[in-house]
This record gives sequence, structure tokens and C-alpha cells, in this order.
Amino acid sequence: MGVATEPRHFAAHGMLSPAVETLSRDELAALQLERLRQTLGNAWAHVPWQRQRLEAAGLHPEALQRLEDLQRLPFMVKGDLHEHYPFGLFARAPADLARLHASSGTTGKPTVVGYTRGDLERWAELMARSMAGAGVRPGDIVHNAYGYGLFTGGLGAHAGAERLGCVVVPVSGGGTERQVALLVDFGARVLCATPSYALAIAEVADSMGVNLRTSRLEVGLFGAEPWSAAMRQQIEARLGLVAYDVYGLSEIMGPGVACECECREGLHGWEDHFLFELIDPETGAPAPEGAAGELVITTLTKEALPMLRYRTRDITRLTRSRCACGRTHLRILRVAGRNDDMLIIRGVNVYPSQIEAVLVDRPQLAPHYRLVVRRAGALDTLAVEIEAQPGTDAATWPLLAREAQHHLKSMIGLSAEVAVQAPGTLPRSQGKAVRVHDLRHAAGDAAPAAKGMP
Ligand code: DLL
Repeated sequence: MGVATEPRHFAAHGMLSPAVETLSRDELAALQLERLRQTLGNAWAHVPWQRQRLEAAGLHPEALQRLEDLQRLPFMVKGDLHEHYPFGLFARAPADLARLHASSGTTGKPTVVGYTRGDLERWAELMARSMAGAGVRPGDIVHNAYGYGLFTGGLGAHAGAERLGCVVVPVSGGGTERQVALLVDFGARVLCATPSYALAIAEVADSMGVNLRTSRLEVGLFGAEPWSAAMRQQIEARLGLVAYDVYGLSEIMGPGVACECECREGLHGWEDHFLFELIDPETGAPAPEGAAGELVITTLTKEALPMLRYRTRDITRLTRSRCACGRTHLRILRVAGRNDDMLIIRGVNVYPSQIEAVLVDRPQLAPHYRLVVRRAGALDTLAVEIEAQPGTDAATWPLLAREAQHHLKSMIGLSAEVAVQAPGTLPRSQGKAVRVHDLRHAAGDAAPAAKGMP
């Protein structure tokens, strides 16, 4: 490829291997077919449960002719991992693993995932590729505020940054005042955190009288939870950086399954390592190109835990159209939310991030909010609690609330009761924010359904 046609990204940074990111669609499909055969072979040979399923679907690994043949195989769901807790779906003996991670779910047992040394290598590579696409460069100081531990965010971003040749500050989540001081003193160029924690850092910086907009921060890699475009603007304005969306899930790998490039028009899903499908969540049939649907992922290079047609529950859209950056890998559009997070309020289906997008756009309201769902007779009701921006006159809050209520109704047809409250009164997150407090099935004022604590 001549210099003139080289994608902007590679021309600018000249790093990693652009070849695999710019394979033609046909070359990618051929690579996927070869790796899918290997993955099915691995599952067939080492995971009795998978072998049974493959046999029942008439899918002999060596006989696989087309990628579409995989559609004969039933989906995998999170419950399959739980049923075989902890290691029943692993294709390697525990002694042959290099690491375990786990995420706590809404119910009962954690979801446990395992990696061989090779799996960890590939994960680091993909996270490094993701970071490079977002403009992270060797030598950058990367302040990594994703939680370290069983959550994949901390160690995943850490390994990717190291692989890229960055200087990692492994600060993890929490101790926010100290984080602000370290960000300034060490001069980090890159911040990795959940979007809600990035905002919490900005807020604490303000309260300390520290202006992070004039710090060395230039790039943010945010993910692990849904966030709206309005939230992105707030984060960028308050931290003085360009914010990129990074997606992933522990069942498939961790962060770095997909990431935005400098064009920020969707997240490139790394098709040399994953096969992406989009389905109608009701019927399981393939969703038409461009339509919203549930993301289903098959791993193509995972040794320890091959996942075949895993239903992520994440609702998004896919596009295979060419991106201006030159990468050919498909793009996942912003993940609006999880199927199981969708609220149905008086017949209106809505994701928390859609509500966020409407509210956070309003200048007098802060991006700190909580949604409380209750049942009144046969109807579900929604109460939105949101903070006013610091400095707004408390006398205006009732009017702001009425306006926001009207706005929700006119923009997304949602009837909700909105209460605007004083700045700093809602809890702040250090990892994934818990936005929805579902009191429908609770006895009295029971605890909220906390999701995937880092
Ligand atoms: O959250 C991995 C991760 C860490 C991704 C750091 C990005 C950055 P889990 O804890 O297993 O893994 O949760 C996975 O989080 O199925 C989505 O519902 C949600 N999620 C992850 N990234 C995004 C994103 C990590 N960029 C679940 N936008 C996924 C929206 C996201 N939702």
C-alpha cells in the first residue's frame, strides 16, 4: 500500500500492524472460516457439552464449509456458564490456565472466565490495537482507573497499554482526590475509566480547585457501561480530552473486543478474533443490516474458553461500510443498553442511556441521575432523580423538573416524574454506575439490583 492511500491513523502513528486491520472483506472472511474450524475443533475435542451441541447440529469442525453454517448451532447464554460453574465449559485443565477473571451478576454465582498464556497475549494485542486506534502512543503515560481485580477492566487496559509501550499508572478505582493529584503530577496523557467514574474525577478536581482542562490529558478510553453522546460532551468539556468508546465483556475476553478509531463513528469490532452476528432478540433470526438487534459473538482464537454464538444481551447496530480511517473491520454502533436493562414504562420501551441523552443535554442539569421504577397497581412508574448543575438557583429547580418531564414526554414519549435535587446528593460510582433502582419486586425499600461490580 502506497503512502498516499495509507489510512490516516497509520500515517499519523505508524505503529502496530496495519495489514490485519485493513484486510479485504473476503480475506477477513477466509481467515474467519479457518479460525472458526480451529475453534470448533478445540470445543469438540475438549468440551463435552459443546461437542454434544455440535453433533446435534451436524456441525463437524472439518466439514464446515461456510461461516453461515454456524447459524445451525443454538445460542449460548450466560446461564450456560453458570450451569457449568466454575470450569465446566473450559477447554483446558485448570493447571494449563494463566489467569481467571469473574464478574458478579445480578443473581447468585459469579461468571468465571479463564485464559491461557496465549489468550492473555492476544488480549493484550487487541487492547493495544484498540488504544492505538484511539490515538494512544508509545511513551504515553496512561492513568488506568479501571478497577483491578476480578473485573477485566483494570488488568485488560494495563496489559494493552504495556504492550503498546506506554507507561502505566495502575491506580485502579477509588481514592479520587489522590487520583486528581497523580493525574496532574505525573502528567498523564491518557485516562482509562468508566465514563461515570471519569465524571466523578472531574467533579472532585473542581472541588479541589484543580483545572484538569489545562492538564496534559488528551485521550480518554471509556467503557464498561452505556453512555450517551451528551455524556461524552460533558466529559470532554470537563476533562479537556477526546473521549473514545471501548467495548468488551468478560465472557468473550474483556475490554478491547471493539473500540472507536479517530473517526468515532462506531467501534471497530476485531473480526480476525471474533465473529459478530446481530439477531432479533425476540426470534433469534438475523437482524437486517443497519437494524438494531442483539449482538452475538463467537470467539475465533480463544483457547481456554471458546464461546460459540454467545448472546451478549447488548443492543446495538452493525455496519460493514468502509470507515474513513481505512480499517475494514465492521463497526458496532454505540451500545445503547442491555436487553435486560430495558424498562417498559406504560408501554414505552426505553433504555436508561436514552433517558440520559435527553436529560444531560440540558445545561442546568448535571449528569448525575438515578431512575427509580415502582409498581403502582398494574402499571410501572418511573421517577427520575437528577442533580442540578452547581450554581443553579434552587428556586428554579421545580421549573427545571417540569421542563425535563415535558422534554422526556415529547422526545421519547416517556411519562416520568422528575425531581431535580441539590448538587452532590446522589451517590457517585467508582466503577460501573448503578442507574436503575428497581423496586417493583422488592419488599419495602430493598437494595437496588447492582450489576457487574468491578
Ligand atoms: O465491562 C469489560 C470492559 C472493561 C469493557 C473496561 C470496556 C472497558 P463485563 O464486566 O463483563 O466486562 O461487562 C460487560 O458491560 O456486555 C455491556 O453490557 C457493558 N459494556 C461494556 N462496554 C460497554 C460500552 C466489561 N462501551 C458488559 N458501552 C457488556 C456500553 C458496555 N456498554
